[in-house]
Amino acid sequence: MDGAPQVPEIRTTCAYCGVGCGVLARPDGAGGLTVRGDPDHPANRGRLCSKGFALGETLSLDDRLLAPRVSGQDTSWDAALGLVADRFSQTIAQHGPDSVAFYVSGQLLTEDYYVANKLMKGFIGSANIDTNSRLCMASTVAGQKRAFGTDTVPGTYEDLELADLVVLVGSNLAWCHPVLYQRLAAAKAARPAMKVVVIDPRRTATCDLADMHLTLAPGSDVALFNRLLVEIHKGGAVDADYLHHVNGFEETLRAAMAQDGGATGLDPAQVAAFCKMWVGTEKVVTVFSQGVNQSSSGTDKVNAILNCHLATGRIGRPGMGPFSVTGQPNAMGGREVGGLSNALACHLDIEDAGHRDLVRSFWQAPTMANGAGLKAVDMFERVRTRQIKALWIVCTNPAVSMPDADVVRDAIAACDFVVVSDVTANTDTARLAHVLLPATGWGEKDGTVTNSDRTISRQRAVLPAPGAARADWAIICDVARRMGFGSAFDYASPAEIFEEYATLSGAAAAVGRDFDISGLTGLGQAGYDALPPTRWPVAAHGQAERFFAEGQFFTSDGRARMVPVTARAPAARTGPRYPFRLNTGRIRDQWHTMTRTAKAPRLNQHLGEPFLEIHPDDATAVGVAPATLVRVTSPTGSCILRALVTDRVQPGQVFAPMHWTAETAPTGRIDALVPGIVDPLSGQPESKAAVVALEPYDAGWFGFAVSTGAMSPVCAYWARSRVEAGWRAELAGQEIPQDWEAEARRLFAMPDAHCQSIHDPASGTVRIAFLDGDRLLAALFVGRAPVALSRDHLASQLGQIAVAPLSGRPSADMPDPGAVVCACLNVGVNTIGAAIASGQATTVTQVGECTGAGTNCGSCRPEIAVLLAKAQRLEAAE
Ligand SMILES: Nc1nc2c(c(=O)[nH]1)N[C@H]1C(S)=C(S)[C@@H](COP(=O)(O)OP(=O)(O)OC[C@H]3O[C@@H](n4cnc5c(=O)[nH]c(N)nc54)[C@H](O)[C@@H]3O)O[C@H]1N2
Ligand SMILES: Nc1nc2c(c(=O)[nH]1)N[C@H]1C(S)=C(S)[C@@H](COP(=O)(O)OP(=O)(O)OC[C@H]3O[C@@H](n4cnc5c(=O)[nH]c(N)nc54)[C@H](O)[C@@H]3O)O[C@H]1N2
Ligand code: SF4
Ligand SMILES: [Mo]
Repeated sequence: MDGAPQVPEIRTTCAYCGVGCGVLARPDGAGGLTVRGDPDHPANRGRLCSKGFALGETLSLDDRLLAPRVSGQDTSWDAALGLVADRFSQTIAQHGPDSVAFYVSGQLLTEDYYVANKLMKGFIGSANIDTNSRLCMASTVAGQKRAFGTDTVPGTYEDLELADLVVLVGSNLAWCHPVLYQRLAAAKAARPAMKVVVIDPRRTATCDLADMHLTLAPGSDVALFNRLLVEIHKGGAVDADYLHHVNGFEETLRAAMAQDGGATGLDPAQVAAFCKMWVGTEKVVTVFSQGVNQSSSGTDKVNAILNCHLATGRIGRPGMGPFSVTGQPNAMGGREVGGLSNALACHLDIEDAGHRDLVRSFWQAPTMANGAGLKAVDMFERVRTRQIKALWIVCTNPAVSMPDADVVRDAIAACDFVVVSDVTANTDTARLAHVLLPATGWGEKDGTVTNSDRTISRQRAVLPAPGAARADWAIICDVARRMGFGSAFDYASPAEIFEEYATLSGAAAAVGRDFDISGLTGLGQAGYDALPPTRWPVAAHGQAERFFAEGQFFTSDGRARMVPVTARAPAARTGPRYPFRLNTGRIRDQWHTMTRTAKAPRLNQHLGEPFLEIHPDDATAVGVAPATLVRVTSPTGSCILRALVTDRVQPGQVFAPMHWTAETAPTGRIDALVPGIVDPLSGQPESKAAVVALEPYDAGWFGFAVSTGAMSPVCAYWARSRVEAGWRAELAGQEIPQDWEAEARRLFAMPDAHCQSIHDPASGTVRIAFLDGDRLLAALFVGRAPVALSRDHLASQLGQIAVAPLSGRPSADMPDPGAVVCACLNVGVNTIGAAIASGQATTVTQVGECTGAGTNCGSCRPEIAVLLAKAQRLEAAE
């Protein structure tokens, strides 16, 4: 404490998931921020998860894009924007409006999204603007529109706490919506009668909270919920009064009854127990996420769930309802603003001529798109076939995250003109751009986002824009002006854009749409700046909490639609050539393609390299030993991943995370394996059910390296991540280099550093350390088998006076904390194990009291519970 007056904390909203936690951020005076959870935000009431907690550590400018670049050369905004506008205008003039496209993101703010849509749909005259939400929420959008007439999430977060039964379908809430999971866990702890069911082919950290876990066959959710509908009928839980608000009950029930009972692969007794619980519990919330959406039957899965809530009238009342949790911070806002190629702003319908006219006249649009545009997979296919000749990618990394990612990457590389707006130039997509535009990122930009429960929150600038970076909305409006649409894009601030948007929502509400924030017009700059978290609808007169308790759907007759659905297996079929089903998803401490989370060393400690979860029986059958490497091949591509042998996955199924890229682990780009197969209604890719073949990757050597400087590996397998004082990398290759010291000098770019080494030709082990005096600069450990050493210990020695750097272990007087479990307080598995073994800690809370683990954000509490359970099982077996 130096007594200097502290700058005030600024209220903002987390950059990551759709929980939408409020954050209090304060500049630390050194370019960074300190953050804490906002105790007054209704989403989190002060909580944050490991990613939110580390936000302040992701803001360094070392890898930021700080100036516009054309063909790799820094240039002025004037030159870059002039070029973008000219090339888009010329392409449109020569080849028509559908020869250009924008691909945007649920991480844009609502105001950015609004102007991008206005430009494409109202002024360029094409609807070729789609968003990464196509890979994320499109099936929910399509399913809710079919059932409700609009894309409405009826409930609120409180409903999860008020429910007597919460069913989590295809959602790893513990890792992907950690603060909502914490709220649920706290509610269950306070009211143990509350039941939680997890429906997921894989055992996840979320299952820790579950009273029941249904490991259904991949893709079989429709079959399960159809079964439930039949039991709802048989059990007398159909709400005849509510059915006055619903069409289609009879046909839907008939379709459900017609189906084969065995499709889920589950024990019938367990299915019966689940149905009994659901049927017998009035206050039930069914939460669903990517296990539902990312499927070739995703829309049907959504409707199968909605059908059960509509039949029972368990919707829109406290503690009841279907609840789609959104992924990105503004996934919901993007849907509201019409970010998808088949939508219009304010939940208006682009296929409805009346709605198009309304928006045309409101925007005074010269060339309004006259129907839906291309969905993401089709859009990149048109890029590949060169029908799209100019592409602008904003705030997303499709060369990594799109299915068939190698083909998408090559299509972008071959496109005539590619513009990428990003915060960094070091992404697989940005490397392919002709023009790179530096955007301001979280902490620097201003606008609004909407979270999963319809709460609109402000993101506020806390730091100045670095270098020449500018806000996305400003960049887009500048291009629009240069294309000749000046007066329609003449906004001075996000507040002015919001004002226009809120006004349009009033007009949309007047033609019967749900999305109404007309009560937020007339805020002015001061009111916008002060806007507290606000749940829509906010009509000019009054606000409603929930939708549909009294019916009143947004269909032509005001009634909901139950939709007859029939189960379909995933589109790609396993067979002799590709016998395994590949499931993909997320890990706790990384965000998507890792451009931000990987900057925080502590977030890299939890799981530091790409891996494949494989069942022990399959690992034995395929000949893959734990911690070795496995080659995964699909009809579209190939990866090399670390084998994580575990019975968390079922035999015949494997799971891999989606996060690694050519920047971090080039053989870990998992979307290279995923085919571009989509749901026919939503166009959402089936990211969770590829088919693959497995074989051991026959490495001649395995290595582990740490360095104070960046490393440039050239071997067949590598994965790198940041640590506190530099970098660490896992390495492997087939050819064994002749001269390991020369190899190490090249890897570390340390031609002259002092070297210590041990070589044991008999065992094939090599240990090399580079030192500056006694300080460790870099070290490389190599062996014929995966290198066993204390990785975190070695990384912690970087830049320090190293004691026996070639031992690879802490000395006897220095305990090894082991792999990190608690990323917030940096507590390792060995520290937790010691507390448990000492008998001092027999509960998760006591582990926290002894070691600190799990006491900050709580995201690791499920893992601590697993360690405790394991220790207790060992004890019981003794
Ligand atoms: N840590 C972290 N959190 C995140 C993100 C992140 O990158 N990192 N991303 C955010 C985003 S954008 C999103 S969309 C959300 C996603 O949040 P989630 O949907 O919870 O996450 P996923 O891991 O993609 O998938 C959820 C689960 O679906 C299961 N699943 C696979 N196939 C099936 C099936 O056929 N049926 C059922 N019932 N389940 C199946 C998988 O085994 C997996 O456990 O997370 C958000 N939060
Ligand atoms: N196999 C498989 N693939 C998947 C999924 C899966 O479960 N499995 N999930 C899918 C889902 S649900 C999603 S949401 C996608 C996510 O995939 P992406 O959207 O491709 O992933 P991100 O890494 O979030 O990309 C965001 C990019 O925007 C940049 N950025 C950050 N802030 C800003 C900003 O303010 N302005 C601008 N202009 N740029 C910024 C970041 O540096 C980064 O390059 O992946 C999808 N792909
Ligand atoms: S749960 Fe975590 S990642 Fe999601 S909004 Fe809250 S702090 Fe951010
Ligand atoms: Mo997502």
